[in-house]
This record gives sequence, structure tokens and C-alpha cells, in this order.
Amino acid sequence: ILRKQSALLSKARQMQNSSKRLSSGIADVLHHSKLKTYHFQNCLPRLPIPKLEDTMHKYVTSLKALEGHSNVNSRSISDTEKAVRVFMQHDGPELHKLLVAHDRQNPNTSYIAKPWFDMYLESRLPLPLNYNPFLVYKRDPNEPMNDPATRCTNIIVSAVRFQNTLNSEILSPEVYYMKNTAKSAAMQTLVKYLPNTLKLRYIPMALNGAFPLDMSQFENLLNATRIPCQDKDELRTYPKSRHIVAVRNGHFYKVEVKDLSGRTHSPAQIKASIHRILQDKRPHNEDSVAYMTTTDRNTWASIRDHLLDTGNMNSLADVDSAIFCMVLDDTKVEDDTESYNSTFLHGDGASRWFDKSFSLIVSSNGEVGLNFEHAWGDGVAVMRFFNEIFDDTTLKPALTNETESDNELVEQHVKPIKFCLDDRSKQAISEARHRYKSDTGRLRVASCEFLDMNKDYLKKKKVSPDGIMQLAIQVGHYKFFGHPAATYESCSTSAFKHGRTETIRSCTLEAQKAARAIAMGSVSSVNNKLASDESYRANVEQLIRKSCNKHNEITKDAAMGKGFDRHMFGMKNMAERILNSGTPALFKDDSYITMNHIILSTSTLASHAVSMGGFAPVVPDGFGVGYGVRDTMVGCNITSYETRDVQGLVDSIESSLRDIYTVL
Ligand code: BUJ
Repeated sequence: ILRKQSALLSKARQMQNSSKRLSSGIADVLHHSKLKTYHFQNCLPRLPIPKLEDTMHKYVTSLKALEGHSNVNSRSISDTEKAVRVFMQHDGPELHKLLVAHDRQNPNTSYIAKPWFDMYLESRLPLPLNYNPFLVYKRDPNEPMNDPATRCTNIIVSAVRFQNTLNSEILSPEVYYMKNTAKSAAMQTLVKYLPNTLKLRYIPMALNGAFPLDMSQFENLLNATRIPCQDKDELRTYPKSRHIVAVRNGHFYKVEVKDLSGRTHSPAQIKASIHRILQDKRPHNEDSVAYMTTTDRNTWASIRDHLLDTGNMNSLADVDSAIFCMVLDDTKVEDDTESYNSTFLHGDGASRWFDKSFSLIVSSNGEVGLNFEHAWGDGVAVMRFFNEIFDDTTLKPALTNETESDNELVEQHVKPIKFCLDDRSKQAISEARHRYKSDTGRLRVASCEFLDMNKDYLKKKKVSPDGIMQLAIQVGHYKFFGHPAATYESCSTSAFKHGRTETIRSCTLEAQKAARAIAMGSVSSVNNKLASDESYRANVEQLIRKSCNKHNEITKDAAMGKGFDRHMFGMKNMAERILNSGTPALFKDDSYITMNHIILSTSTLASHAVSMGGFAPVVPDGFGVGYGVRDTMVGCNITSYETRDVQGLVDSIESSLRDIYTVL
């Protein structure tokens, strides 16, 4: 009786809440922003194309930091300097001029947007491991709410609220606030009424240290998928979508979450749908079509055509057009690196659909991760969604673990998605399954948490937290392998219209100088100079600070569109694809190849909702380095393939953090 009473009470509360939301005019939204979602979109500044001389200078300087790498020595550097001089006399100015002219003719986008989309969509490599990263949510602080069906339902409801908010364009614009003044009501009102011309809306924001970010990627966040096609994939969106696709044990389900008029089904009804799927006792589906999303893109494209020809058009349409993919995984995720990476980075492939713009994966013990396709967008859009969902599910959950399911319409809301598979399809799926098992079996992971340093500690020491982490990665690599490595740190350029990312080349001359000095006096070495020799320590401290200052400088440059990588990529693309004039010598040079064979691919993000994240290496002999600076620690999660000693690198980074801590 008591249980029934509490269920009735919570139902009444839900009805009250939903009628409150309905009476506010728009049903089921996250919030109602004063400023429209795309308020600043037309006023965003354009991504600059750096000066050719600056790009060449930065390229050579960055190459010099790699000296000691097996392919980089004083002779190869001077060869590259010569190649740069030749480039500056002939191809360079011509390609740069054409890039600038092309950019002027396309004022509503950035010079990098199309080549970057093409780069992703033309790659034939499988999406998992090569492109899709993952993020893991912190657990709901209210532990009973981590019951999988409850958490899953709350996430679905919050995601649909996000969809409604975005569709109604009342999701607040994404703004990078350096100061709080622009957050004031007066400022927001002023900006709201300024006309949409001549950057009038943008200027007062920027003057107050607030930078509106590009929101074009939000259009491909929900109801979206990548479609495999021969030689170049496509992105498709289905804005009117009313269902999600759920996967469990390799079986697919279409779960309707909105009625025909666009009204969201009640949370208790959605919970019933989730329970229904969790109760499905069919064995694991070895013939899951999902395995095809783990293969190279041309193989998948031809099998997809075949599937369409053999009666699977509606089933594929149900998957493609879903708002997002929700995986109900059978695995219990343990609190260890192996378990996080294997569940959220790749899984076994039967219960994932790597083409969807993103999938949410709920484990049997209520751990939740997000795995996203990368062509359509970058960290800013994904993190906005990720954070909003965490806040909404934890602060305004649609239901509790005690809420009972409403089963009345469950048969109508949940429909299995069936595929008709002939021998050819089954054979392709079987091959994909075997290959994926072997590829993922070669992945290795290791992580560390260093508790003596954290965000506050580093701020108090007046060093940039990111600069210190990047330095520790440099020192760790140098100490373990004895030479520097081509390093990529991802930096958003979303402060510009249709900006994507720029590379921060963290392997700087300054970082290498500090790395060598730290390695020489390391606390883990016999001659422990960092701890025992004060003048040595003071000298190393100066080198650490110089390295951090340099890192700050190149980070600002990258965020302002003044790195060198995208400019070079743009010129190469111009020569090869627009002019069809072949690859200029500079880009065939060994140095360019070495610089772009990224051994240390690194990325970080700051969010109160993330507990873990990562991605695979971008080259077979590389490392995928996810790292974070938190209130309680600094840490990293690193992947590699079996030929590299990832545990050794992580141990070395951990000991480098100890060295830096000793010096600071
Ligand atoms: O640069 C780009 O254009 C996009 C990059 C590509 N790449 C991943 C190859 C660098 N994409 C991103 O940077 C998005 C990555 C999103 C995942 C980031 C993971 C961050 C990990 C944080 C937590 C780690 C803490 C571990 C503690 C044990």
C-alpha cells in the first residue's frame, strides 16, 4: 500500500510539474533563454588566415623542437629551411593568395570548414578507435538514482528537453565568459535589442570579455547520423524525429518518446519502455548489423546498399533518424581504466551504432558514457549537451528510482527493429565482427591520478595548469623514450564563424629544454638533483615557468586562429584538390611527414560532469592522451596499440609530475 501511495504521489508531482512547464508556454524545455540560441551567429568574427611568413616561421620553430627524434637533426632541419625558402618564392604566395581569395568569396563560413568536413567524411578508416572519442559521466550524487532504468529514463527525458529547447531556439547561446560583467541582466537586455547587423551585438560582449561561440554544429547534434557512401560519407539530419534507437545485446528497438503532436511521453511511460527492453531475454545477437559501423567505410557503404536492396530500408531509416542512440549494456563497469575504455570507447561492436552523432551507453551498474562521431562537430557542442543533461538529470530529474513504470502503452511505444539478412550480409557482418575483435584486442590502456597537485595548487604556484600537464607529458615521453615526439593538443576555434580546431604544438623548444633538465636531475634518478641541489632546482623552476609561458602564448595563438597547422592544411588542400596541381614539395618533405605523424595526440576538457574520457591513438605507433586538471588531482588516461608500452609512458608521466611538484 505504501509503495502504491508513494507511486501515486510521485505521479501527481510529475503531472503538477509537467502542467507547470506546459503553462509556461513551451512544454518540456531545459530553460527559456532571454537571448535566442543563434542570436550572435551572424556577427561572429571570421577565422583569420595567418600571414604566410608567420606560418612558415612557426612551422620551422616547431620542427626544431623535435631535434633528437630519429628523423630530425640539424641537417634535416636545414633541408627543410631550404624547402621553406623555395616554397616562399613559388608555391607558397600563390596558394596563400588563392586561399585568401577563396575565403573572401565565401564570407559565411571559414576557410577550414569544408576541407575539415572533407577530411573526416572522405577518410575510409573505421570510426571506432580512429575517430570516435568517449566521455563518462560522474555518477548521480543521489546514489539510488543510478539505478540503470531510472538514470536512463532521466537522461532520455532531459535529452528530449534539450531537443525542444534547441528546436525552439531558446537554448542560451554558447558564450566564453572571461569576465562576469557580460552576464548581467542589463547587458543581456542591451544585447537582446541590438540589431543583427555590423557586429553590433558582438562588440559590447567582446568589450566586456565575453566571446559568443559558433553554434552551427548544434544543428547536427541531435536527430543526426553519418551515412557511409563510396569514397565520401554524408551527414544527414531528421529534425522532426520523435523516437530514439535503443540497443541491447545486439538487438535494436525503436522507442517512441514523443507523440504525433510533439508532446513528450510521460517519464513513467518512457521508463516502461526501458524496462521492456531490459526484460528482453533473447541471447546476444551475433548477426548484429551494428558490427558494420565498425568497418572501413567503403565496405560498410556497399553492404548498406545491399541491405537497402534486401528489404531493410525502414529499419535503417529508424536507426538513422533517431534522436540519438541509447545503449543498454549488460556489462558492469568497474572503477578501472580497462573497464571504462573497453565499454565506452569501443565495446564489442554488436550494441553500438558508431555512425550516430552520439550514443549514450548505460552500464548494468548505472555508469553512463557518451561516444560521439566526430565529423559533424567538436568538443564545444558535445560538452554543452553533456553538461546540460548532467545538470538537468541531477537537479530536475523527471522521475526517481521509486517511480513506477506506466505500462499501458508500452507495446505501442517500443518496436523491435528487425533486419532481413541474406548470406552476403551475414558473411560481411561475421568478417566485421572478427576484425573488430582483433583490432580492439590490440588496444592497451593505462591511467594515473596524481593527488599532490590540482587546479588550485597550480594556480597558487602561478603556473598554467594546462602548461604543466603538457610539460609533464613532454617530460614523461622524453624520460621514457629518450627523444621528443610530434605532439598535438586540440584547441577549439569556435570563437570564429564555422571554426573547428587548431593544433597547439606543445613540443616547444622551451618544453624540451625543461624536459632535458628535469630528466637529468629527476627525483627518480640516482643523482637526485631536483630535491637536493637548490641552485639546480631554481634553474629548473625557471625553465618550467618559461615552458608554461610559451605554452600560454601558443595556446592563445591557436585559439585566435594563429597556429600554423590549419593554414598549411588549407594550402595543401588548395593545391591538391582545388587547383589539382599535385602536392607541393614542402608537404612531401620528410619533416612535414614526421611533424604530422602525431605520436602524442592529446586533448583535455574541463567539466564538473565528466569523470573520465579518452580516445585511441591516431597512428599505429602513437598514444591517445586524455588528461584532466581537477579540484582534487591531475590525471591522464592513455591508449596505445600493443607494440607500445603505454603503462611505461604513464608511469614516466607520473614520475614527471612528481619531479615538477618537487621543483615547484
Ligand atoms: O583536434 C580535433 O580536431 C579534434 C580532437 C581529435 N583528437 C581526439 C584526436 C585530439 N578531438 C577532441 O579533442 C575531442 C576529445 C574528447 C575527449 C577528451 C578526453 C579528455 C579526458 C578527460 C579526463 C581524463 C582524466 C583521467 C583521470 C584518470
